[in-house]
Amino acid sequence: MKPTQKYPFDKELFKGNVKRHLNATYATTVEHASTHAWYLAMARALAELTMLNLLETEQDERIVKAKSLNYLSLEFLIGRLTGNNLISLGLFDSVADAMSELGQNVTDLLEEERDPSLGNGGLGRLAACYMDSCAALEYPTVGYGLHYEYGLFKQSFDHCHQKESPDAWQGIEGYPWEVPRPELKQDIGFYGHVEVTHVDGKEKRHWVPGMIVQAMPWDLPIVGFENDTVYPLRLWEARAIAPFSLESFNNGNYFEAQHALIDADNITKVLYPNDNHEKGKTLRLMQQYFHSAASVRDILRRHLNAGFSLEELPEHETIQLNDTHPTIAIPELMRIFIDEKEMSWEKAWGICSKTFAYTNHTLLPEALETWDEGLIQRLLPRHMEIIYEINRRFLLEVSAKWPGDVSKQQTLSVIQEGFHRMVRMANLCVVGSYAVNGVAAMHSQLVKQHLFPEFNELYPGRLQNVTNGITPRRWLKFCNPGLSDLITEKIGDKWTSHLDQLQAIAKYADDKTFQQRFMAVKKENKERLAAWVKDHMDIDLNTDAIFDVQIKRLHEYKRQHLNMLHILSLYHRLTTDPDFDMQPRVVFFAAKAAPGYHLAKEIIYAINKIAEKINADPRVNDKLKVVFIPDYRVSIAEIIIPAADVSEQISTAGKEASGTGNMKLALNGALTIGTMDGANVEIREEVGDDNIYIFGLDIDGVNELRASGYNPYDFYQADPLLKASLDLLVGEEFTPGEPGKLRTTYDSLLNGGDPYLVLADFASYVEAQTQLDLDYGDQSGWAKKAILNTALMGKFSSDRSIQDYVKQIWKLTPVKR
Ligand code: 26W
Repeated sequence: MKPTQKYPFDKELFKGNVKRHLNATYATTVEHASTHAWYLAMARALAELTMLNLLETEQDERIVKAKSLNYLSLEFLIGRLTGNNLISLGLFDSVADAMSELGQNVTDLLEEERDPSLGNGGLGRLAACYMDSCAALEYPTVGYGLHYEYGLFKQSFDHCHQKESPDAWQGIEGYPWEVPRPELKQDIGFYGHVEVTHVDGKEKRHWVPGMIVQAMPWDLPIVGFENDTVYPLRLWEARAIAPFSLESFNNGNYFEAQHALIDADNITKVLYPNDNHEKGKTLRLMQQYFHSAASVRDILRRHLNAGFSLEELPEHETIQLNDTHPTIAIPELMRIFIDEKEMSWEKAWGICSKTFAYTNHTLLPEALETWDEGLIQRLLPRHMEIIYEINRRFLLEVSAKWPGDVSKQQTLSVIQEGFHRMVRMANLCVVGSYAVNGVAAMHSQLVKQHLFPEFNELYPGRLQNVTNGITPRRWLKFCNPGLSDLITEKIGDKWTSHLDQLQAIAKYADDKTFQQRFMAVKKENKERLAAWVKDHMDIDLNTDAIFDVQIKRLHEYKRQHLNMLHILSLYHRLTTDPDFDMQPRVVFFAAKAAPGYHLAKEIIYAINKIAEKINADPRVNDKLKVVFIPDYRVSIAEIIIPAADVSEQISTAGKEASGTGNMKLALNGALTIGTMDGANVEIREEVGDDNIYIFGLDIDGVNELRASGYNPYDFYQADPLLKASLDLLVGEEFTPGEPGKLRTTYDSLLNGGDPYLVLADFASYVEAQTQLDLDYGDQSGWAKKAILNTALMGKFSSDRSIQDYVKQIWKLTPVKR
């Protein structure tokens, strides 16, 4: 590994720094320090090293002058930083050595770090992988997010029910990897009114906010892999401004009635735990504006400080909107240009619409954000005026393209008419962006054909595809050292930055010795996971069993309940059919349900109850176990993924935009059982039909079944195995003495119309599982498939995704340091 050149590692100096932090920062001594204090002191000492690089990068004249990416996201699910940064810095072994001289084991210390839980799932984790790749490839980047006090809730199980508790991720001592940047703070307004004045016969409009909140940035270092580049992830924290300064700042307006109940520092108190479901809460809109306004101002500050003019903004800055959550940045930039910089509308729009690009991550109608016009009007009165004007001008374009076509105007309008008029954030994004992308080939196709077909006609070329990716540093090199070392031994270590090179291990797929070594690594990883499960859940597992894994948010469209029905079918057959045999199998789940999503929580309850019974049932015990790992998070994913044999990617076709867990699991040698959905389609293209288990209706099949009138009872009545499996839910098999306690899921499938076609895909799913079970019996054949999965995942490196964004959309040039 190449040591960092700018700051060569000096072991004695480092040890001194650790001890200094132990004393001065954490008020303890070498003699008395806890493992946790040692971890904090080590992380602080490392953070210090990277901060110097961060400042140097920030001040590097070539970077100041270069075009940079500004990645705006309400979520960054970064995972623990210490271990990953040690690898990027090339310091893992040196620091392990230094710490061992201090009597500390670095692996134990790394376990002390909490997960910064600043995201819900896919979208937030993608943002983190993209930051990693931008730093690795040295495309100048700033990530802008929010510094939530409480991240995603912690999940525990109370009598099998999900229980949520707050996650104060920073701990009482504070998170060692962040530094405040008070010199970069901003004041952000809310509420108030618009003042109209006339200067030289021209009308001027000006927003007078009724409430001011301070945005304080915290920087986290994103360390480039084996280079000297460190980019900031800048997270804004809301703080109330001291009353005296506010009074002088904004005399008289503070006590306007609308915001009497909102405390400024509540704005970044907590991450909203909804995934793919929007609720329209005022505080959420405040978060969005707070984030957008602080970030846009910081971008303009950097741009102007570099000596550039506002007209040059699109040549020097591009702003990527991670879903519609930061959309309000578009009218905010317009407001600054027009009201504060006194630009004409045409000129302002010309700059603005060349600066923003938007990524769509979901087609689910309930996830597409719309905001009540009245709410925006009250909270951001000037922005609402600007949105109207954007829309008025846009509708002129629409009627020029389709003269007299009112229905086109209605579908495309940024404002949705109705009893409550709503602002459609996705439409505003498409109108205000120079590029819009979906996140996998199939998803982008659906965006063009179903979500925005008219936009695609109106703005040819604007709608694009960039298939998601994952960082191979965290998701192979760091989390799976056994497999990494084996690969490196065979093909060298360049694959960590050029994942395509993994295909060079394909030639060993038939090599019996390599197969055995590959499977030995898998076995070690399974033992590590089994030990974790024994430790934390007191369940004994057979590591020769198939480790079958479904890890993702709990959602009906992801169909954890289809997996559950398969388990019920195995249980039914094992207990009723003496001729039935199967490979031993452990089915793992890990998933959080949004606290307000009742059915999702009932599915968790049902799986937990089923697990409880099955795991204690001597009739099936050698064959089947079910483990629902609580509190799914990045650090537990790092243990589960390397241990998986089977990856469950079983969403209803057309519903999963991409998926990224599918990529992580396949990269670590798990075989996918999945539908033709999201990036599964592209994974299949890469690995070939022999190395993946595709089942179920494809999107055409889904559409045809729906068009012909889907009735789940038809499937229930026609398939005895399905009927037997489902019927297990209505008795007291899993809830002795309390029959019917698992009815909710049963009812949603049979009487609720089965909106995600679980019953329609059941037979095909069971068939694919049966084939998979047979194939696992041939260990050499299985090893070959697993090796080929690892070998053929090169496409799914987030480095490739970032290169695609750079070429198609951002047009950046790397600045090597
Ligand atoms: C406003 C409520 C809300 C919150 C989060 C709506 C939508 C979201 C996210 C966009 C949901 C999400 O994380 N989508 C996932 O994004 C991943 C990264 O692109 C994809 O791989 C997943 O398929 C997609 O579900």
